[in-house]
Amino acid sequence: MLSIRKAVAAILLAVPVNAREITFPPVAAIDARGGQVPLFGQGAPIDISGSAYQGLTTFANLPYVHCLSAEKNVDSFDIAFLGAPFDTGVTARPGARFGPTGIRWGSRRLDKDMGDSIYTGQNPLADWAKVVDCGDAPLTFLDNTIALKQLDKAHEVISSRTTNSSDYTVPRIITLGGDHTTTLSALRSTFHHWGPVSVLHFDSHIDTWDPAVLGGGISHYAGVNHGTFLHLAHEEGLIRNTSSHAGIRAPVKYSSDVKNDKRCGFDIVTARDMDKLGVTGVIEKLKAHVKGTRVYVSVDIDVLDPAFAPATGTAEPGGWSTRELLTVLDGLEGIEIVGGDVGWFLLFARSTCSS
Ligand SMILES: [Mn+2]
Repeated sequence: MLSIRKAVAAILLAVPVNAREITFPPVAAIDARGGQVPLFGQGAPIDISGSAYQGLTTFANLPYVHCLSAEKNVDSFDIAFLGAPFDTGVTARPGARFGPTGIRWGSRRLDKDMGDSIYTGQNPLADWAKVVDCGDAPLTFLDNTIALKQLDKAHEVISSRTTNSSDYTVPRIITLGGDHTTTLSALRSTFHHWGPVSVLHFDSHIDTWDPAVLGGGISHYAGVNHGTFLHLAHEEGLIRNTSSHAGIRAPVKYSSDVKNDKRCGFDIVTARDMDKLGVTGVIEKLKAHVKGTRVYVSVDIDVLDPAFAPATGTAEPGGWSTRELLTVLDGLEGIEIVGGDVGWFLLFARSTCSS
């Protein structure tokens, strides 16, 4: 017995002795083109100037421009990302005010130096347009009326800046929401520069609800919300009757809601139309509907199935996959898109369907 114990002890003692003999090779250099933090060979000077992971977080590491500055001139740009941290127009789960921050965090691996699409070969961040991030609009969470006037003003200021390209004089804005109420400000600004536009609205909900039918006796203030903004856009004359929803599946009061939806100028491509038409058929239908008009593209992330995007305000089962949505968006190539938004991300939510 004693000799066995001695033998085991000798083996255990031998392990750290052997471990100390392990040697590691020198740190290898990682030469990523401005992507990863560069680590050079031992003894070489450390260069921290080229990393994309430095400074403040912008969308896709794009340059920040203080677009809302009182200065008359700021750096010119053609497409601006603008955060709209607003979620006080919601009827279900709040939290979308943190959406712009979440989108920027999620986009940190994107970089225009390595942004070519494997499908199209195009790099949208390094094409004809100079693309920048303008940060967030300052939106009070204490008063919706004031907040939306602030957002109206932010769109007005940014869309009136000087473009970088000589081919276009009006910068275009891609808003990072925020709940969907924020699209109303974008459509007002778009109308000011481009006239009435067709809206391609990717969503599980139609969002053309007449405030008069939402519970009855609803105040004018409460009537401006994330489910009525397209009704209001129609009433204000901002949009054409050649608009279309895509991915719709949430319940409605069919006779009244769908009738009002048509009156607001919308066609409906349902979520299940994807099964019948396929992505090519859906693309063709959407493009045919808006043909010859200027288009605003609005994406509520709840167009995706909760399996892909559970952290949203009013998730609905039976939606499109992320791949299907991206293929449809790529397929819109060729139409004249003058503005857009994506929103309804709840940064801190983890559960699935709420309705
Ligand atoms: Mn929705």
